[in-house]
Amino acid sequence: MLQISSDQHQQFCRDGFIVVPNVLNDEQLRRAQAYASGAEYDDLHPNRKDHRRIFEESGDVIRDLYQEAGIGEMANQLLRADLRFETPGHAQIIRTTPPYDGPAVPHFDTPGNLLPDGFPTIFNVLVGVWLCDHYLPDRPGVWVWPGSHILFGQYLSEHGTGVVWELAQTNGVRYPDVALDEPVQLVGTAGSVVFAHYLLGHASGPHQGEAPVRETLYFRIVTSTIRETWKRDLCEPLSPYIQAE
Ligand SMILES: O=C(O)CCC(=O)C(=O)O
Repeated sequence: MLQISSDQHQQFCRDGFIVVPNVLNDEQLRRAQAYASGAEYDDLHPNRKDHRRIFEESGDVIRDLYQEAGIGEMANQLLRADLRFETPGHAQIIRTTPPYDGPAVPHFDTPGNLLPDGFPTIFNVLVGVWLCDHYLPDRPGVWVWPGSHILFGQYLSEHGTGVVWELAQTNGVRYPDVALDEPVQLVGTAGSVVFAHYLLGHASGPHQGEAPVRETLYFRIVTSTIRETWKRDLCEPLSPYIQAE
């Protein structure tokens, strides 16, 4: 199993994301690419498509990949010792083809409605598995705003967690008005995995030039206690994680 180093752990807490290279081996990468190329997609935009998969109860091709590659075990290394991430029940693939000018404004992923037990369908970590190289200048990955998860958490502790639903209704910038640093674009090789905090501001990057499709397989993972701790998880964004020394 790949180990998350203390530098990576500190970066996750400070910046809100890490990119771990070489998580998928060649065979796992080929399997994921073959699945992605045969999957059915909905249009999000003329050059941007979305595939959603709810996992089979047993023997699911994508859940098996998640487990075999040790993705959940890596994510667990970020958590406090008393917490674990649940194995996800669904996944998404975003496929972008050039030319695509991704919006360079941040968003967080829209929460769904409150469930009957009062739990909103938020999650803790966005896990993105890169199915192709993400290299500048033609094919970088997403934009991220380092440290924005902390600022968003402070904003929620001051204004209340209801803000996440208010922001979800807006059509423009789906992010609170906080003083963000400059964004960075994530780069790396196919088979890398990005772990991003739920509150991290991010945006799909532009995709230009000769590069073929850009495909990322996304999992949205939750801790086993999120139903009880979601308000704290939002207002104290580092509470589920081992605090960097
Ligand atoms: O992969 C991408 O292009 C961006 C995905 C994204 O913004 C999201 O999943 O919320």
